[in-house]
Amino acid sequence: MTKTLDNYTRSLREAAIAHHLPPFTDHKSLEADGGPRIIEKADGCYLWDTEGKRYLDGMAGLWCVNVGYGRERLAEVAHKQMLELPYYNTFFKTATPASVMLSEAIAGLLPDHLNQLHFVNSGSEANDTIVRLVRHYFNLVGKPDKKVFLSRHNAYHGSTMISASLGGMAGMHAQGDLPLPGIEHIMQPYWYGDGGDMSPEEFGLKAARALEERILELGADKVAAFIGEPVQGAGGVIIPPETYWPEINRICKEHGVLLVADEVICGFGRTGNWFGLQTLGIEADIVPMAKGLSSGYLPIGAVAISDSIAETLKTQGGEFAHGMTYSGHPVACAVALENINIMKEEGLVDRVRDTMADRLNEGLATLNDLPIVGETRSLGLLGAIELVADKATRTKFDPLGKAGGLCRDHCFEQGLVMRACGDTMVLSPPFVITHQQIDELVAMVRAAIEQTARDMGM
Ligand code: PXG
Repeated sequence: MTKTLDNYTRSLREAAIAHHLPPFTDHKSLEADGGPRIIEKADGCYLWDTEGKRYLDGMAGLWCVNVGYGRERLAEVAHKQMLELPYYNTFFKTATPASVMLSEAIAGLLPDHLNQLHFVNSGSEANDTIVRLVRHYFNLVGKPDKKVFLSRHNAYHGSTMISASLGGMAGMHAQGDLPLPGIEHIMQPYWYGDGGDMSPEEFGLKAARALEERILELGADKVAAFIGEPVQGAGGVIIPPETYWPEINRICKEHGVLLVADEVICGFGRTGNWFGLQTLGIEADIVPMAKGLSSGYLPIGAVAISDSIAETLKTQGGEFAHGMTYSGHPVACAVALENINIMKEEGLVDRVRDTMADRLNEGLATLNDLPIVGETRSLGLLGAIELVADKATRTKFDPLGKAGGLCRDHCFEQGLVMRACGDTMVLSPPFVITHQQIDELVAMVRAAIEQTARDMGM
């Protein structure tokens, strides 16, 4: 392929249509659009496509490039590790310095009772691993009937058969005949959408007690675990009322149900603490993580388990017959470790909590004068803007998703990447975003929303 700009882009798009089946894409409409937008390079908070257009990345890739793009230290660590030991496995009583050091570093960031890490390659694999591990655990402790996982409608826990089953996305369940047996869903703590006349605090308790009701229906002797994202990400940045997680803690403890806090998005600083469970006060037994662990520079995930589960596995478990060729890949581990070092040295988690969180929150709040904006909300550097047909009654558009899709396209035209979850526009920028870039972002979102409102006849 010769690289004169237009030919280059055109030939890449044609090749993509011919050979590349990308995820979460309507392949027919991709073809009708003439192929994908091709992102070629990035630096800091900006991306460039092959036509030279620059975008402010309001999503940090897919909620993951927390330290921003273009970090030479991460490239250098990967280069050095590749020359020294590009691959070795962590099966059969083996480890590498990088995998051991990373496990120690992550344990140091987690609450005191979470000290054991099992490495995987993605968030989906982390959640698949957890279902196997928890079922194995309850067999070991002589409770073989305690196998059901409870999750929430509109949760996102990944895309494999088990992790998509744990997720509560109806569209995903429809493909692949999901959920698989043994996984059930309860209501989500979505006050803006479902709270009606209740106060957020009352609604938070109601949503949490739906867990207790389902446990009682099924019998606590059947329910193994409850999984939830501290703040739902792909579901539309749903920040639960303050009453929600403390009540979930109580219910899980009282009924002997393990609590899994899915930190794939919230982990590694996104909510202003190393983990979302610290921000929201979640007493988790098991913690899946990925994304921000390596800031997306290489694929890696992990599962942290409590000392008490680890003790059972170690003393009674025999061999845990589970793992992937690349579990604990040395290059991914070395990069993740350096990523954590960068976050510590630059105080990026404190930066999210102490300076950027308020700035994003205040910036988004300025959009509330627009009639199409029903609510803005944020926690740390996770933000959402609800686009609605009627602000006073919180009535959504019908069909849902059209306004969001239009708004996302207008954001791209403005030079901003945002995600639309239905008609909820969401944001998850890199932690290195500056005050000035937040102001630019808000100005671009405003222009995109105003155009969307005109498109929707408002
Ligand atoms: N748990 C949570 C909370 C996630 O957000 C996963 C698990 C699965 O991780 P992997 O690494 O297997 O993708 C995720 C992933 C989106 C989007 O468009 C969100 C995710 C992935 C891809 C797209 O919002 N979240």
